[in-house]
Amino acid sequence: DLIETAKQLAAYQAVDHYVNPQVRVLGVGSGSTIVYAIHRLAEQRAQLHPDLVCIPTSFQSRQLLIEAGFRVGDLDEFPQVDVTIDGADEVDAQLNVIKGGGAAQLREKVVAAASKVFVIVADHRKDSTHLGQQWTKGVPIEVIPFAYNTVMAQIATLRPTSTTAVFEQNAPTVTLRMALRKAGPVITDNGNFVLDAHFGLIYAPGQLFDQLIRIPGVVEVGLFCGMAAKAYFGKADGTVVSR
Ligand code: DER
Repeated sequence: DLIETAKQLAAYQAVDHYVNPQVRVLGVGSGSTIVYAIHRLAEQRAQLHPDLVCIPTSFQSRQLLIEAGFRVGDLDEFPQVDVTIDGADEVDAQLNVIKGGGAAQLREKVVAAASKVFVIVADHRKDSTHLGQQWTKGVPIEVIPFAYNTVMAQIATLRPTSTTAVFEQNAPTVTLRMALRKAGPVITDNGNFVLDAHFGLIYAPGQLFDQLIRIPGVVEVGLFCGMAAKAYFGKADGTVVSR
């Protein structure tokens, strides 16, 4: 499968470039691409820091790390992370990122923000010029259940300001993310709901983030602006591009 191979190539190259014996505390993201990074870590176990501690960003990554035999830690004990590797739903030309496709963005952003270096691994479908170009499932927004409906209504009233068009779509559309294998909405690892908000192309993700994060009841927004140091994209032809 070309997409899975592309994910694996990107993940392997990021681990090989960024994880070395000097890395003691490693943040590990969530999703499907990061699974390959954990495979690579297991392959390279002998070359890693002897006391390597991995900080998971979800129940998923915690389980994967424990199953692979890695020591997992938490930010209470390790508030400073050396490197974090994580997936992405989309990356723009300035390395702004949409995350939260797997509903893990709150802990992912906390761990990324605690890291000296934050690295993205993805397949070529995530490699865009603008956010909203290839990723059509919207910007994930974690909200407390108490507030979800009023937050949806307030997002729908946002408008691209005439001076600097922040986003393309005239009126944003917002949906509550419903679970597939559970009745009712998706519940995050933090006990919250997730909204998916559609803005069309996003020209100024930082400004959009500022408009969204201030809505009372919003816990975190899946826009990681100016955080990533590097992104690795696996291509269909078996090569990896990084920027
Ligand atoms: O939910 C998330 O933030 C994931 O990291 C997502 O952005 C990437 O998931 P994928 O590697 O399965 O595409």
